[in-house]
Amino acid sequence: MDNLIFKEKIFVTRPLLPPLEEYQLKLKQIWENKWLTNYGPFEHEFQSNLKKLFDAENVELFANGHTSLDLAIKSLDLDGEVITTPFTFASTTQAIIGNNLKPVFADVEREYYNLNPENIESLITEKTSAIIPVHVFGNPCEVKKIEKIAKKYDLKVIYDAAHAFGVKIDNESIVNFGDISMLSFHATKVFNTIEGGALIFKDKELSNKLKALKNFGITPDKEEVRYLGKNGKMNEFEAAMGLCNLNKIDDIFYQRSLIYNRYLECLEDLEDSGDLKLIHPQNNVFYNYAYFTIKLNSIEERDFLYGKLAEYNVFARKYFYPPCNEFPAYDFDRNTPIAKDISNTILSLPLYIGLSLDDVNQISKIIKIELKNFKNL
Ligand code: T4K
Repeated sequence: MDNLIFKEKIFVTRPLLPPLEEYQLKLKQIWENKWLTNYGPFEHEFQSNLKKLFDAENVELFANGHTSLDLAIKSLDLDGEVITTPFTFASTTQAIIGNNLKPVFADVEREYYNLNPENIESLITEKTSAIIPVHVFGNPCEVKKIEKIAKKYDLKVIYDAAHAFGVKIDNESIVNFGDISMLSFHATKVFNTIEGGALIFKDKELSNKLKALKNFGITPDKEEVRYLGKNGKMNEFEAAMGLCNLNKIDDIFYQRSLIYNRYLECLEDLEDSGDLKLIHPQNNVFYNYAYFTIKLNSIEERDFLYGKLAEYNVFARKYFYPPCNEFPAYDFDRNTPIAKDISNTILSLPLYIGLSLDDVNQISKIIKIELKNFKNL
């Protein structure tokens, strides 16, 4: 065991940072023009680069992903109930509750752990105003099926695409599906602006409303406070980080794919023997390799492995445990057995640029040894 212990802590992720000199050049410009926040030149440039990248007409930038999602919900004036997934980060559910809406949890599917469209229709009532699915770990939901249901019942769709930066489905950017998609640019994500988020949306009319909502409800002409807004603006330091990191985006996906595929190679035999389940990206999808997760066979096995990995200095994470409908803070219907099972048995392994393929070999070796040890307990 001793020779497999990492000398330094291996975290589930590390932020992507541009060369310091590159960022310093941007800082120099900020110092010169003295524009720090509130729609500065870097924000504009970053916004227009993202429009090109996504081939999208409407992109608005925000202080973080959660505020983006919160204001996306607000901008559509939703009421009543929203159908959503319990297998997600706390943010998704909290953005719904924070807007005085009731989250109605539909169970997920077993392949990619996304909201299962088959479970949506039976939950639709007169009070339902929207569906808020999540592209969990960056793997796309069944967007066509969800769209069909939304059309049939005249519901809005907001995708929580926090994990899905750069993902495409049949060559179409994933953020162009639904009425609105939200991206998170948090430090822990594939692509970061330190903190930050974006909304990509179809209806051009929402542009001015979203601009107002992120600036205390003040309309862009500064003549009127029309909405109950927030301070949710992206600042120039964040936009500058976004511009630097965007330069390298293709290489980022490539480097991450090498790590992801090495994990797949190393752990495939454990999948063949039924000891764990891996996620294989879909054929028609350009994947961003956001998270590498394994699903074990029981909560005891998952917690054993989680604890053991830490003894080797490997800090995996239980993304996402428990499911959002089991948070003690709320009293929601917990009848989503698949989400519960996945949540109880899931583990996210380290994946970031800088993690070497030898590190992946070593982590995989540890997993094999410790799963054998678990069986022999
Ligand atoms: N919807 C979904 C589905 C989401 O997953 C998220 C966020 C949101 C909405 C909301 O978007 P944001 O408002 O956050 O933009 C992290 C992130 O804070 C969060 O952004 C993310 N999802 C969630 C899945 O993960 P924690 O509490 O696990 O992060 P933390 O601080 O434990 O960091 C994880 C590891 O990363 C650390 O052990 C070490 C490393 N790390 C982290 C930071 C911040 C670094 O090396 N350097 C750093 O600066 O939530």
